[in-house]
Amino acid sequence: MKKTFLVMMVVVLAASVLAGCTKGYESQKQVGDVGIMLKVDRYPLVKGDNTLSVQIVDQSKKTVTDATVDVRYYMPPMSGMAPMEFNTQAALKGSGYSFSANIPMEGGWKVDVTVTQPGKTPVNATFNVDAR
Ligand SMILES: [Cu+2]
Repeated sequence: MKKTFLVMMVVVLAASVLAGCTKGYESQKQVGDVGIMLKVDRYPLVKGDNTLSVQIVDQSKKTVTDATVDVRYYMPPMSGMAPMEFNTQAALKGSGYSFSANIPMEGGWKVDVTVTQPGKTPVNATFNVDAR
């Protein structure tokens, strides 16, 4: 009885360690003076709701929190599939901008992030993500 419990504990521990090691998604793109990072804790994305965040830094690596962050996520055209494209705005949450993406189909998606800072020309970066 005690041995069974121990074995179970080891299995549970190993499973949680493995789950904890599952690396999220993190990708940074430099667009002129602006660094745009897309982060997802739970990756690959799932069919359904996903929470993603965008972190922005200026040329001196200082976090930017006064920007408007528009997001367009879409699946590139596929045969036999109606175009899928969604627009949302990421909301400032702490030092980053967070948004939720409801993904209706598994496969490769593109996340297009447009950052507009007051008095500056908008900058844009596209990230490739997977949904499973
Ligand atoms: Cu598709």
